[in-house]
Amino acid sequence: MKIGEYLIKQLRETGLKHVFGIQGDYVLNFYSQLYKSRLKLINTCDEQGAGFAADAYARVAGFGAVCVTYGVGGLKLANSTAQAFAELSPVLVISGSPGMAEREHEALLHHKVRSFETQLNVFKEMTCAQTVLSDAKTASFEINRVIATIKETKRPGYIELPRDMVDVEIDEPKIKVTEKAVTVDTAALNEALHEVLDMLNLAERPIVIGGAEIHRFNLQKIFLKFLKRSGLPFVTGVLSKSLVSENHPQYVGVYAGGMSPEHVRKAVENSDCVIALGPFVTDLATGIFTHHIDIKKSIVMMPNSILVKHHNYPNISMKYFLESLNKSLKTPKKINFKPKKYKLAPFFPKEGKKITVDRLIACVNTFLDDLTIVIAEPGDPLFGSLDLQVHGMTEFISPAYYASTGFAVPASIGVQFAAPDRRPIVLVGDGSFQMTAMELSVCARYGLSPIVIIFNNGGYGTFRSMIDGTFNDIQPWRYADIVNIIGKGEGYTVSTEKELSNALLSAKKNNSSPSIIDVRLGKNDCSERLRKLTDKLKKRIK
Ligand SMILES: Cc1ncc(C[n+]2csc(CCOP(=O)(O)OP(=O)(O)O)c2C)c(N)n1
Ligand SMILES: [Mg+2]
Repeated sequence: MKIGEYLIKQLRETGLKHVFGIQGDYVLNFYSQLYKSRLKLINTCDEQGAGFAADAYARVAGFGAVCVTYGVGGLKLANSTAQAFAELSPVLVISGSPGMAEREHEALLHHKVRSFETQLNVFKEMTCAQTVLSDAKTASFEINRVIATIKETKRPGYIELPRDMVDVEIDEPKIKVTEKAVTVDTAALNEALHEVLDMLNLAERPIVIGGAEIHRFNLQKIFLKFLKRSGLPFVTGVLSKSLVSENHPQYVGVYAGGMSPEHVRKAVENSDCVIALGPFVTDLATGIFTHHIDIKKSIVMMPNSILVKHHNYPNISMKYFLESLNKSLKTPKKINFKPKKYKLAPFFPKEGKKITVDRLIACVNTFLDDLTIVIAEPGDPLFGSLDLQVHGMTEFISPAYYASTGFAVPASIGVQFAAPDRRPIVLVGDGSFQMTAMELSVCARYGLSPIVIIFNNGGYGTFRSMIDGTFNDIQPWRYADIVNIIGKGEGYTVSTEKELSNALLSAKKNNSSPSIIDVRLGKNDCSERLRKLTDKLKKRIK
């Protein structure tokens, strides 16, 4: 088997069906192998778009891959790969590169930067494992090592394939990459379990925070069992919204520190036992660290350790601990503490009434169903929409920590390929949209049907209340006309509640091409939550 073919075989073993990217002469030969394989190649307009698509694909399907040419292509993936690293998204970056035989005397080959290792060195900073397949004897082992490390850590990995190695024949690896055996310190586990159960028994207002690591490490089923066994109310966080269905009877809302709805905030902060499972305690997710959780009243489970009050139990996996806890919890705890679920007010569009951010979110809420997946760009599309009630698991995706704008439109490509029966609802600011809008052309080409709702406030509204200037303005595009340029799709421009509601109804019927809804908002309109966040951020700037 050839090295390229072996790589494809191992990619298929992960369950992968699609690879995103743009070719170049350093990767063309491997592209022709990919083309002949059962993996489907999806060409995007720009490499960063392919990277974001692969990231979103991985968040839905569990593994993603992007394949590009050397330097000019690979380095454009730095931002999307950095995001995948920061937010635990298992994406494999495959880059073609100059052949080993061409590298003599540091030849000045096109796309080279400082040395042939420059790109590899860049990716060392943002991947969990890297390899250059320069040796036929180790190539198969190396491929397996990188893929296994991605699966274990849920961070991106990097494989560079020199173009003269693609067709080199190799054997299956003699040494298999073995999964790390789970060793459990039973005494420590039992001690931790006792401490947690004692705390739970004494608690009168216990609450669970379901964090993003539950999703990233595929623990949603175990988490659901824990909810059933314990009977405890739970919240999610900005990074873990839609961890499980928000129709779950024990669900309370999204906790985001000082940005939370008041009763959600009180449910968490007045609790006498907060059980936080895999939380990402980031600045944006906590309204700039405005969360108030007393460590003496908390249990924090990380992927590989448990913290009970001030006691740290290292080397106990969250999975193993939750499973053990589920076994110990025989009957749900009887508690009088039942915080109400936070619900958005119903939306009845008013004829002629100018649309606002809050009403836009309320309107979108009524359009969500079991088939929609919301992709929210950082800014009001994310913070304003935390109270949307999504129906199922993993139906709300956002780069809420690394917060790269330009993610949402290309992410919709990855989402719809990962889940072809689903409908991406893209919530995106006008400034962010302009960064990667051309990827809508990919949706048109492959018959994808995202509904793209543009929060058009005439520029970078997030910054206007911090420091304003013409640098926050952008060129006003006729967004609805983009469908004429890309050759497919439906475009709408709306200013009132009724127009928005009608546009959404109509867009929902179009399931073969993208729909763009340009929502004309006031220049300074924003949600209360974003206002609270920017007020806090402002203090850090000046
Ligand atoms: C790739 C990238 N560049 C720059 C930023 C900084 N940034 C954060 S919000 C923002 C403006 C986004 O504008 P828009 O999408 O219109 O949202 P609005 O602020 O108007 O709600 C920018 C440029 C970023 N987060 N990511
Ligand atoms: Mg804007």
